[in-house]
Amino acid sequence: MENILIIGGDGFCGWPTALHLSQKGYAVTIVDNFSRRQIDESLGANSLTPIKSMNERLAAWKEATGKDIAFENFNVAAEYQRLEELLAELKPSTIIHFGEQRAAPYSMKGISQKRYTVSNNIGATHNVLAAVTQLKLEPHIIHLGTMGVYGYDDDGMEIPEGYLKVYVPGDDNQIFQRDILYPTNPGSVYHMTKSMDQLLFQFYAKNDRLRITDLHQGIVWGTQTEETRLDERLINRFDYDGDYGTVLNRFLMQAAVGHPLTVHGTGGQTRAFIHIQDTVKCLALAVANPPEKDGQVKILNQMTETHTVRYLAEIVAKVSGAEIANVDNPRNEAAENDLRVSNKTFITLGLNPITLEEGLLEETQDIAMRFADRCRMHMIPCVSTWTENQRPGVVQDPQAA
Ligand code: NAD
Ligand code: USQ
Repeated sequence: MENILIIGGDGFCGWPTALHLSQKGYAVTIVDNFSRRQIDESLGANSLTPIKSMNERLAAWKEATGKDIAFENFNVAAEYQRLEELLAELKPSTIIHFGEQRAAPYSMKGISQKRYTVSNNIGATHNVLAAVTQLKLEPHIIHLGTMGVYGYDDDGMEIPEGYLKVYVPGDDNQIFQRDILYPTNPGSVYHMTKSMDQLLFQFYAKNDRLRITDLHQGIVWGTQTEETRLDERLINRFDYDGDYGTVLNRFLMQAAVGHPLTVHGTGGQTRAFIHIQDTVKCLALAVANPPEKDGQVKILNQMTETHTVRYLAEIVAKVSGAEIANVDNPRNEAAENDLRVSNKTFITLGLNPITLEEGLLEETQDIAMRFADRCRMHMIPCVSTWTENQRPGVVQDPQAA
């Protein structure tokens, strides 16, 4: 049986991916340091769904399917030696790396959160690459990147999968064609770490011929997958707080608890989306289709549709009767943008995308309603601001406008 190591396998994307790959017959080992559960505690936040401890989760999986998933608790960014020992023992054919601090608002909260996000995310990614190289292993490394590395500046073209074709004049006026990494334009310290990850991958693919797939994923919505539905104790997490909750799940949950839908500004921000069930399918497709050892990182856009925030609020309001509130945008981002994205690789590999219209909105809404009494209403507002000037009570400097 092929060994797969899943770093960050206790999280929202990592947990259902671990179950899906275990169900498919891979021997799965999860590494997680529960930093996410600890951040929740420090913020006073919680998953809307009552997620179980790792021990209970793994026992429930064994009961439901007869399959074992192994687990190791350590910090991949800080405990290099343990990572090296585990890799030497497992010799995984694939490593899937979800283990990063993933909230943009949390990464902008203050100096300690900025420093933690950079050291944790870059440290974890580099430790994986360095350990694999040091041990002379040849796993396929799959990393969860983000659509946000491309930025939202309306480049007037469909965003390609990672590389941009450029045509440059050479010395003798001949035109040369090059594929360069699409210029990064991150919108938060968190998104900046994903841009920096890209350079680490580029270097190790070129220098050490590592086989790396970087998945530029859009905003994930939904909660449950085929496998997490098998037993109540396998339920996936559902973030709704102002730092970790993502926009569509937040709107569905806000509707369930009678909170107005918190549209930032005009809601003209267009973003890319994917349902959690498609996330796990994409991961299985990525595992089955590793790149060649050709010195180039394989970059895929893992998203299935684009929508404006305004449109999402409108459809949630339509199905639930919720009110829409246009609140001040705490972020420093374009108020309106267009977004067209190529996702041709996953479509070619056979992904048949789940879209908003296909009823899963209702399923997520049902979950939100079922656990509405667990909602801590004071955790809903987004209070992390991108700049000092946006903090409530700060008098705006008229010169800065
Ligand atoms: P999550 O916070 O739910 O899960 C991340 C997991 O990694 C947590 O369980 C955490 O404890 C663990 N972790 C973090 N740092 C670690 C370390 N140093 N050592 C060991 N474990 C560590 O986040 P998620 O939503 O599952 O996201 C997973 C990945 O997918 C992230 O890299 C994120 O950037 C990316 N992504 C997520 C989304 C989304 O909408 N959720 C969209 C695009 C990309
Ligand atoms: N927004 C609102 N109201 C809210 C919350 C958010 O209008 O109550 C707006 C934001 O201002 C932003 C958009 O919705 O314009 C998306 O915000 P989000 O929190 O849903 O998503 P984001 O911060 O971009 O981050 C999430 C995940 C991150 C992942 C990223 C994919 O937390 O891990 O990398 O989505 S992407 O956006 O494609 O880069």
